[in-house]
Amino acid sequence: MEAAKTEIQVKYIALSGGVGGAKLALGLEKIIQSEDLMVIGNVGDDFQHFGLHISPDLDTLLYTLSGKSNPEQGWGLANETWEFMSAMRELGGDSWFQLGDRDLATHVERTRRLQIGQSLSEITIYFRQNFGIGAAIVPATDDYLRTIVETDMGVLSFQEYFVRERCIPSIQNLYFQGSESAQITTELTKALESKELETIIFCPSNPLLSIDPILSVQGLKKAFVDSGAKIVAVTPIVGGTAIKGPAAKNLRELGYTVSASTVAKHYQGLIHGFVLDQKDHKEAKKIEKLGISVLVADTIMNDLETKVKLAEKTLRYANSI
Ligand code: FO1
Repeated sequence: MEAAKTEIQVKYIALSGGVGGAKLALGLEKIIQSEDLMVIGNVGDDFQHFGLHISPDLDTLLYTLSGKSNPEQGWGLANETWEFMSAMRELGGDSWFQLGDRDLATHVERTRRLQIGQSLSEITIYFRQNFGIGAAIVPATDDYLRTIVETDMGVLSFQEYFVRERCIPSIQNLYFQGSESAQITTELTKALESKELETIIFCPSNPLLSIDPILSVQGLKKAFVDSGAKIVAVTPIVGGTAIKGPAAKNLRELGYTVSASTVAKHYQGLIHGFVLDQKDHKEAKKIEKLGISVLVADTIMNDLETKVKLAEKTLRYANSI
């Protein structure tokens, strides 16, 4: 609705999955003027549960950027109560996916709005305004797109793999159901056409499970290249292991070497620059040989100060390439 009325003139687009990526998105949000930043959320993790449409990565971004998120978990809301889950357990219902009482309101309201014909983008724009977030948060697509994981325990939807099975099954193959017809959201298309657009940042999210589903949207990679923006990825792998989540395990199972340079190679042809952690400085030459420029920095974000610092360094670096 907002996008249809106004021109979008963002300078920076950030791609993010859930908890890990949202840390850098928060750092960026602190230093970039609201109207200049658009954060694109992964919807491959979305699913239907108890008849509700759950968008975990969009919600992690909404809660993180509004300062409402649970600081220990990274997902869900702070000061949450769990009466709904406890009643569900007593009823013998499904209890593997934790929905807090206040978080539940987000899913009920999103589902109601979808049912009266609003798009996921429109709903996300409404939520972020309601939560007092200045920057735009936009799903990569409004169309059906789901990450499907083929494992040694059978074919699983993303949340079955990630939460119910705690990432234990070994991944044999991954695909993004619906990607062959999923279209880029209007807001993102307009942002990519913006004359102001300078930089696209891939946050340190899982390349296979969080960034790839975004990139699988029809025409998105080409639109990124055509935009003429500088594209920079921040490593999610430090010292041969994932900063957060199962990225290292996923890479290994799918036959990749677990290293920052593997991630850089994965994005080869798309990114101009790569932010490598100082622990992995020896990999810089290998990445540069791929035709990708490298910034060596401290990429670990433990608090707001380190999130802001990494955001500043990343933007300054992208500007210098
Ligand atoms: N992650 C978990 O590990 N366990 C949960 O029970 C869980 C519930 C949940 C509810 C709402 C929400 O927005 C996120 C939730 N997450 C949970 C996080 C989520 O499954 C993952 O972090 C992402 O999908 C991966 O980015």
